[in-house]
Amino acid sequence: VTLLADLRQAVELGQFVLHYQPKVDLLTGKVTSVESLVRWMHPRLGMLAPDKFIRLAEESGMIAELTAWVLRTACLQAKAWQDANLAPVRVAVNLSPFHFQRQDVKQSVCAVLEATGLDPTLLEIEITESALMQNDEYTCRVLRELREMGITISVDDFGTGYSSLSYLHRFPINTLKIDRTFILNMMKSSEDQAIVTAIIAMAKSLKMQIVAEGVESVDQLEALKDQGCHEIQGFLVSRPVNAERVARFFTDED
Ligand code: G
Ligand code: G
Ligand code: NA
Ligand code: MN
Repeated sequence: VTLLADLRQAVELGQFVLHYQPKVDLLTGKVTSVESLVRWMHPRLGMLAPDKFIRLAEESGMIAELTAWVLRTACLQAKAWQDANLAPVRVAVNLSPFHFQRQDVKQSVCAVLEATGLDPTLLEIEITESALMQNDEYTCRVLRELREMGITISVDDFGTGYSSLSYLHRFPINTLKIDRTFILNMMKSSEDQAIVTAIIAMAKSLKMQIVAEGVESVDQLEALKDQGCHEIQGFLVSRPVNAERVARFFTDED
């Protein structure tokens, strides 16, 4: 009941923190990108995961302020890594469909890139498949503009949204992230295995990069590698961790 009141002050009080989860190229073993995942350090309730407050933020309109904070923080962090001469990795930010519909996304992204000095090629935007389906024309135009700036566009949770595939080639998509429910079941369900195979084949013929989410076992890694999947993300590589710890995955030592 008071969570909304707390949320209204949380940005101002500096209670949010970003964790980062790496995506790794299966051929080179190198980190290509790190996904920023927000957590709320609530003074009484402890660390809250996004499923506890993103919907509330969307419904209350607080998502705009929260997303602005996430975008700025992620870009500042990526710039700091770049300035420290770490191997270049993109930082990925999840954009809520709500935010995408209501805010001038291009304008806020441009402002953050300018303020932080981050190279646009080091920024990636993740939007869910269902967000892509809403408000077609407008979404398509904004994504094109972002893509033309050099920003990477990824479709999150692919396979769980609408089943119409006709939209795929109309959007400037770089990457499909196969939803982790398919990966979870692929070793025990031949149907899920078939879906994963089909998504990989389709992404390849559309010249898209393919990332498997939620990879937890070596068996899954091997099967995905055999199928020609490009990248994996999941607990097998790393859970989402703080900025310092994720940077260990792309420093040159070892
Ligand atoms: O690790 P995890 O519990 O963090 O993520 C749960 C869900 O919350 C995922 O679907 C993820 O995409 C979403 N999420 C995490 N961080 C953000 C964020 O900064 N903005 C939005 N809109 N969603 C996020
Ligand atoms: O929707 P999105 O893909 O952005 O969600 C990311 C969520 O998935 C986060 O809650 C993150 O903690 C979780 N996650 C990431 N990797 C794994 C994994 O290997 N296994 C499981 N079960 N969850 C994962
Ligand atoms: Na995501
Ligand atoms: Mn996802």
